[in-house]
Amino acid sequence: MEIICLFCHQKRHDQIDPEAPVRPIITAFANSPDRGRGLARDMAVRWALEEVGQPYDVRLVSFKELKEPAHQALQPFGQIPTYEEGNLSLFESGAIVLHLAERHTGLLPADADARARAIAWMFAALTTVQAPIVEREGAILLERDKPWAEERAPLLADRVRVRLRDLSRRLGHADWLDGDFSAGDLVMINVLRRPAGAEIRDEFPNLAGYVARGEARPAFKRAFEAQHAVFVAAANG
Ligand code: GTB
Repeated sequence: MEIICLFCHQKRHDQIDPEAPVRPIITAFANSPDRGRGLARDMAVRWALEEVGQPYDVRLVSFKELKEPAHQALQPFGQIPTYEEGNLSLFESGAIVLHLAERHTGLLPADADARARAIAWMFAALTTVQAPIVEREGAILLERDKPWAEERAPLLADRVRVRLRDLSRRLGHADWLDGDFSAGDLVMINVLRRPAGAEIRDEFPNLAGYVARGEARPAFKRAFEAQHAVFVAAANG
């Protein structure tokens, strides 16, 4: 079967075997502003794909292409990452990780209650914990020159600190949030890697250790290397 790429209208050179499993395609920045530090949202998706052993392809998109109709048909807000698998097209990194965790083994426990709790941790990461970190990130990156920036800075840092203190207390001496490593840990660790939370996170040694344990996983390392290679190739090319 011959496949024509939706974006470039060129023939794809691979011969597709209709019996072969579909290889998903994700999108990522062609030139990530994070300079290959694995901070853009494709990182969680790549990490999840590596954890479950699912090979994937990546379509790199420029900032201009993000806002073009072809991409916005996949991602209404003109962002990365997206995920295409056969007829399924998804956006939102959390939803993509959940999809992968549900369709493969390794990221969600088999027990229904434990599975529900792991999903609750994904939501906790993306809402309760991430929100004050993103707020602080915005202030640091975009509001630095405002007359009120200096006065507001400690308040924003304290909001992050409150969340991380509670998370640290709950994690205690455990390796992971609820039993074995799960999609909840994957998403939480990804959130805790964001620079606006990282310096406060390191006030809590068990959280620093938690993130280090996640980053030491072979699947994390493969995902990190893959996105870093994109930065290196763009820088050299
Ligand atoms: N909720 C969505 C999800 O989780 O998928 C958020 C997706 C998102 O924010 N995507 C960003 C994007 O496409 C890239 S990751 N932005 C383009 C736009 O909105 O026009 C955010 C990001 C960017 C840069 C860094 N960095 O340089 O450190 C970190 C994170």
